[in-house]
Amino acid sequence: AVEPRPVEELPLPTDFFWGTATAAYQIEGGALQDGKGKSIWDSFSHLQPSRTNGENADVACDHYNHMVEDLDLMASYDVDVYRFSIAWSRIIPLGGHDDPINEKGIEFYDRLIDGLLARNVDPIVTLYHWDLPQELYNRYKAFLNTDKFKADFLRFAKLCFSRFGDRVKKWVTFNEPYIISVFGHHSGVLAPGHSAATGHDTQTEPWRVGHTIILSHAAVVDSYVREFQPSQKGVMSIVLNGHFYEPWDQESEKHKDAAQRRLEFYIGWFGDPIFLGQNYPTQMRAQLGSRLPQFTTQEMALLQKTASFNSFYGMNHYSTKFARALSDPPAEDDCTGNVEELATNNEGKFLGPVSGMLWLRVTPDGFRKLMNWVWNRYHLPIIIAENGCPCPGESQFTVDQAVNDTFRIRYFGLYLDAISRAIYEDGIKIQGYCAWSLMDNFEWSAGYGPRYGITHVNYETLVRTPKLSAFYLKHSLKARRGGNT
Ligand code: GBH
Repeated sequence: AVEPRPVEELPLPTDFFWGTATAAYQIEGGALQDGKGKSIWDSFSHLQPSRTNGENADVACDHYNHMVEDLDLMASYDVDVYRFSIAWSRIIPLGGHDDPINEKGIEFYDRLIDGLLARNVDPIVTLYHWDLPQELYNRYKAFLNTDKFKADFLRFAKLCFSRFGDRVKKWVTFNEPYIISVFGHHSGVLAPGHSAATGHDTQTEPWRVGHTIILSHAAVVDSYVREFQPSQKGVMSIVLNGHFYEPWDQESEKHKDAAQRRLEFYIGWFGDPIFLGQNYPTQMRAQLGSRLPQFTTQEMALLQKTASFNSFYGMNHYSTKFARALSDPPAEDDCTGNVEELATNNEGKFLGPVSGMLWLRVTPDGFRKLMNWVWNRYHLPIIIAENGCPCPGESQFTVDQAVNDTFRIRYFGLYLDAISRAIYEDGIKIQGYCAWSLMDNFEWSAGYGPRYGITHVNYETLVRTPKLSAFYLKHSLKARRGGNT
């Protein structure tokens, strides 16, 4: 039975675009097929499988060998865009600026892009969604060597522009720099798995990694604008994630400040240098002192120059949390702004119903507030580059149960309503929306447990089955934009 539409189904502009998002390592498989080099995720999942729920993405959804089927699936959902990432080590197996190119890898993305365009779907391409070539880590610890990383990333980016830029008009440099910095080089739950327990310097590494990402982004934007944009006419930006934070106690200045500070440590860290051409937020500099790298005069000039070339704000967003100010002085390796993140406030109240992930609650009001926060700070049109959730209990569902995903439909409905209100009531420019994800896939450290797809994937048979939410999005987007369904 089809779930009735949520009562509130608010309109969206006719030129609003929608689609789905994925990332190479999470869906492609073909880990060593056709000359692909290893990435840090191949190593991370194989060397110590307990870090990825005992699983790896050697095969994943085998999208590498099911690409045409997946293109047809997307076409059947009537998507306008498809956001995917390029596996760096598939097209430059060793990754470095002097290393050989793998034409077979390039051909795969050529076929993907051509297949999208043939179906009237516009590609949004992310250059870096976490699958760093292993060799660059071996050579110089990747992000921890700013100059070497920047040179190698720039060459990879230019290769993508020169080979794909005739057809790709929306580019994203990095997906979620906060996660790369903090989850990769502080808690160590994501590759390359640096943490205090593995003997790494968590007091400085996240900030050095973030610095490298910001400067590499600016270098790539500068190159694109000078060398490619005049003929290719595309746009470019970065995708930042972040929860919204509500104060743990609404009445208290201390906790209101904590919520604001948490947003600055999460989003302002990258947003202020990249979109405003400014130094790191004041509160970050105050807390971190010399642990936070400094921009040279030249680097600052480049950031100021490239800031306005970011043509949109790429937002990955899932949920809201409460922020409580800590009373002790910040720990030397604190990355939060000395804030505790909680699911309940001072009255024991939850923000919204829990999804299939404990950290992910249905909190559309926070989403709307975050869009306002970002708009007021950066004044850029927003593209929602990821949004979605697993249903409660979904990891245990049979396919018949999984396709009946009314919880996800409700989530999407409320989040699309929040976008509508942000556009029409708050005056914010929001250009489009990518649902995470096209299909169930490898959820990093959680392996194949959590299922975020609007398409069910049977990992044994690799059979894809659309969930009801796929048809909900198809019809709801048509209706919201003024069409019949
Ligand atoms: C995105 O990451 C990724 O871009 C995508 O690849 C991934 O599959 C998708 O979201 C779904 O997770 O902050 O302590 O509450 C989001 C990374 C994962 C970071 C969950 C924050 C919550 C732990 N986020 N994590 S916490």
